[in-house]
Amino acid sequence: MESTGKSSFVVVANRLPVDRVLAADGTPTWRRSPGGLVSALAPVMRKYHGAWVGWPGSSDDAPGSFSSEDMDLVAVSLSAEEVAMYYEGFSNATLWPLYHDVIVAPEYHREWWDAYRRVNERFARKAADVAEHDAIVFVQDYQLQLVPNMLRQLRPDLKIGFFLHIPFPPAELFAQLPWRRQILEGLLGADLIGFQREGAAHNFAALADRYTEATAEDHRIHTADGRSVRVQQFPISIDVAEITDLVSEPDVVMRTAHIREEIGSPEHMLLGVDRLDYTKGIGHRLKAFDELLAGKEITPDDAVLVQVATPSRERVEAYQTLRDEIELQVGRLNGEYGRIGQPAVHYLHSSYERPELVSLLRAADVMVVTPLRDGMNLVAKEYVAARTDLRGALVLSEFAGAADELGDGAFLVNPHDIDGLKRTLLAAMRIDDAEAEQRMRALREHVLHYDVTRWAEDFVATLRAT
Ligand code: GDG
Repeated sequence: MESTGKSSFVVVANRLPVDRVLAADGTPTWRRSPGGLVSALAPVMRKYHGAWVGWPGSSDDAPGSFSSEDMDLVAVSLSAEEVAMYYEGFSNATLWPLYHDVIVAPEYHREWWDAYRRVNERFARKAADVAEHDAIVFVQDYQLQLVPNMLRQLRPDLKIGFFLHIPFPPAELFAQLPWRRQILEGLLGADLIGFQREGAAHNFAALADRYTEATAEDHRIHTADGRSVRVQQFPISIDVAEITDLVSEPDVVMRTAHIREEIGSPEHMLLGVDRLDYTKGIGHRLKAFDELLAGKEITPDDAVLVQVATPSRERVEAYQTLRDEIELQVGRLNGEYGRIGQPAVHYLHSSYERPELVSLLRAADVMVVTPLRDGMNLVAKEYVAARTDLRGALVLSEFAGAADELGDGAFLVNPHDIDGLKRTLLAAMRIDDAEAEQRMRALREHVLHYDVTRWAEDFVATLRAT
């Protein structure tokens, strides 16, 4: 259905919340993509008949504007060159590593920056076109940090919110960015800027105070043009109901039991689920597991590690190097400790449907979440939501945003400390049922109490009140 209307609530994100799929007869159609953000915003979108501005993810045959489940989808098209420079380049090879503690070195290229600015301008113009007078516009994430101010110049009547899903780095790192002032000013176009953690909000306020004309005072920033911008922590969460429903599906229950059998019914199943990204600490996890086997603290009968590594950003060089390193590590480990039909690590470089993923979460005794830096980490919260049986243990890096909320019940760990990680993995494997239950209750109290719908409501209500 074509749509030409304007909306009083507009989401602006790099991607549209739909995937291109082929129907049975081979014609391409669009299906809503799974994901917490889409579910979280769905009620607000329905209530206001919202619009979502984003890139369809492929350059071919995306309609300019179409309707899907109570929202208008407004496509921003990108050329192949723009995808390479704005998305793979500036977003994922400059900003992503810079904002994640420079785990790999960020690359600074002026032509990437030019593309980033140009594409942000295009997103801002589209949003300006579809927003009603006085509408609320909610801009998402690091790919679009210039949009708030560009939009404000075009449409001063709008209420603009921005949420950063990844960490915001401290001055020592952010100061490297040749375009640091422009990025800070871009964000300051918003009325409300949300971060995952308090530390990120603090980093941003200090940097805005230092490198722009604005002055920061606690959680408020006063801009040179006399506006007041609120900066605040809004820890994102998950769609708890989605997981709870899947957990009780008969297929999932059956699949959970089969998974244990298929991996040889070990005493302990350890599980990692991550995009194959250098921020996720997959190599550190493998090293600790390897040393535990080498030191005979565990045997391949005791413990099996299942590692789902979802393909990600495969055209970016650092991700190709990472894949080679991880696969070398896995190969060595299995060569050393595996037997016919019984690898020590089940390494799965593919993406799974949600029911299979939830079956894995239910099958695992120890969920291993060891990022070196992570804005939040939803997998940790999904594991907790899936454990309606109050079993299982969560090993969680203190460098994930989730550690702020889940510190009570999880086994917190510094993934750089390999001996500490080994000790923690052993402790999590050896936990007795009573302690596991007590910890899981504490974890579930947080996750069930604050799900992604509340996150979205909180953000939008705070934005309205600014
Ligand atoms: C960014 C920030 C922040 C994974 N494999 C499959 C699959 N997944 C799903 C997980 C989870 C999501 O993808 C990944 O979310 P994370 O939070 O773990 O990590 P990022 O992708 O890096 O997300 C992060 C997040 O934004 C939200 O603000 O928490 O810090 O980096 O939901 O379950 N889903 C399916 N198949 C898979 O194979 N269907």
